[in-house]
Amino acid sequence: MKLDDVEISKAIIERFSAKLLDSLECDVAIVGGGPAGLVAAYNLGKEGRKVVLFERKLSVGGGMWGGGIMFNELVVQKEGKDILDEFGIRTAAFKEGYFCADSVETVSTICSKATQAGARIFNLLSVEDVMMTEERVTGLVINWSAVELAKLHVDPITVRSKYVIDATGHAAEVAHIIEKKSGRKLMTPTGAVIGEKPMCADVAERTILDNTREIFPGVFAAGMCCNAVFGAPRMGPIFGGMLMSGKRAAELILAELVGGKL
Ligand code: 48F
Repeated sequence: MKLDDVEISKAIIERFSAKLLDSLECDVAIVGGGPAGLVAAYNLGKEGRKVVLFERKLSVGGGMWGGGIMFNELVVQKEGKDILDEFGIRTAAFKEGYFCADSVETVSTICSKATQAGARIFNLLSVEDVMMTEERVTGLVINWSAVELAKLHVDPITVRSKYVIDATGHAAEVAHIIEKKSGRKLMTPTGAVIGEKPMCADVAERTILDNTREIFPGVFAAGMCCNAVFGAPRMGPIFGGMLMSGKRAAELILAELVGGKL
């Protein structure tokens, strides 16, 4: 068969447009494709929920690819290892309570399992705003990252979702947008983003699950974003808390969806 260059272009445009159109209304919209966002996407997708994840960069994986200082090896504790086991990712015991995994195997496997579970991942799309009513956040406002980078004056489009997960890492971008633009209070002790504290892996990894919760009606925090929002320490290159937090965020939302809260 002789290949036609324009048919290739038509295939891409038609298939991508169908995917995007079908994603404009979903159960859960996730902002950020780091470990927390990807694990949340996997757990929601495998329960049959319509889940869409938006990642600003060309590649998903967030801070996982580089391990620590670009040494591409990850450390997890026992609970983190249990999640890697679920994904079939190989781990090696370093010392009692410390397990290691190859970061490339980890990112690629979690990403593959999340998409195969039905989660739809869009890279190169940035979330620049939220949609909200008096009661709650009702979706996201998205634009091409290239538009954002080039500072072009191009209007965005919108995605309606029952729930949003802020999995934007240290930046806690969705939480900051809500705080700044709505002037309303977040569900934190101060009503605002408190800001992350200096590194302490032990405290950070112990508090992250408590901090994985609803931060504004319709919005849950997952991953490093939780500790940034609630004023807990950063944890550096240990990733168990990120994986557990993504899973917990999915569980909390699933409980609400099953309970028919909306
Ligand atoms: O930073 P990131 O990996 O967040 P995480 O899942 O994991 C944190 C760890 O990597 C590490 C750590 C723990 O050891 O502290 O830093 O909490 O992934 C966040 C992703 O969100 C994307 C960003 O490009 C990154 O890949 N992101 C951030 N803001 C936006 C966004 C946005 N507004 N729109 C789309 N994507």
